[in-house]
Amino acid sequence: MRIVASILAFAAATVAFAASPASAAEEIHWMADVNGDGAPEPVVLSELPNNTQKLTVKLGRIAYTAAMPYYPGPDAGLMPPRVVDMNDDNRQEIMVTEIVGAHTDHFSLWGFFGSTLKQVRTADQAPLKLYEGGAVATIARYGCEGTGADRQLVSVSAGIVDYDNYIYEGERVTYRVDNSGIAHETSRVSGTGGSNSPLFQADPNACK
Ligand SMILES: [Ca+2]
Ligand SMILES: [Ca+2]
Repeated sequence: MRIVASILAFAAATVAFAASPASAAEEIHWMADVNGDGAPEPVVLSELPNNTQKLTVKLGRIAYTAAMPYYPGPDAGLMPPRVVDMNDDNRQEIMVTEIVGAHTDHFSLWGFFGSTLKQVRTADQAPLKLYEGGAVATIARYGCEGTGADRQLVSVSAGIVDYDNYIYEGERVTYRVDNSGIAHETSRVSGTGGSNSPLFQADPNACK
């Protein structure tokens, strides 16, 4: 009886899967040249249970994987990765969305450093987090400036301090990402200004 029950359960599961393939765990397939040889490698983001997702990068015959949190928005599945080059060495990094917030999305940054897939961390070994979004009350931006060895990763965060005049107070931090995956802080400037103040600007398109 037990065997029959198992077979029936298996058959039911198979039918359910065939009838609704959309209910299978979501995957997003992408490409990024993680080793800088000019040819892109396959990149896959897979949904896992319990607010987790998995990043897989296939380099040659080896699949490198890393798991990270994922908290989607109310109607969002996985978010496509963003392919960037934060240190402009032609080895592309992968930005993964970890939180889709009401106003601000949170990202972690991954790449091939020392021949393996690693998360970019700050000098104190904390995972580097990047933010994008904001609303009337906040500004959250990331971007890049400079090229080659001068490439800097920029992170801007600010909060409103004057609702009558839309004046924000915050800071602009720049980092240089080295070839071991450490983001070294190179400047930190605080100040106040409007949302279009130069202090609060960062260009994500310059990270390519
Ligand atoms: Ca490649
Ligand atoms: Ca790079």
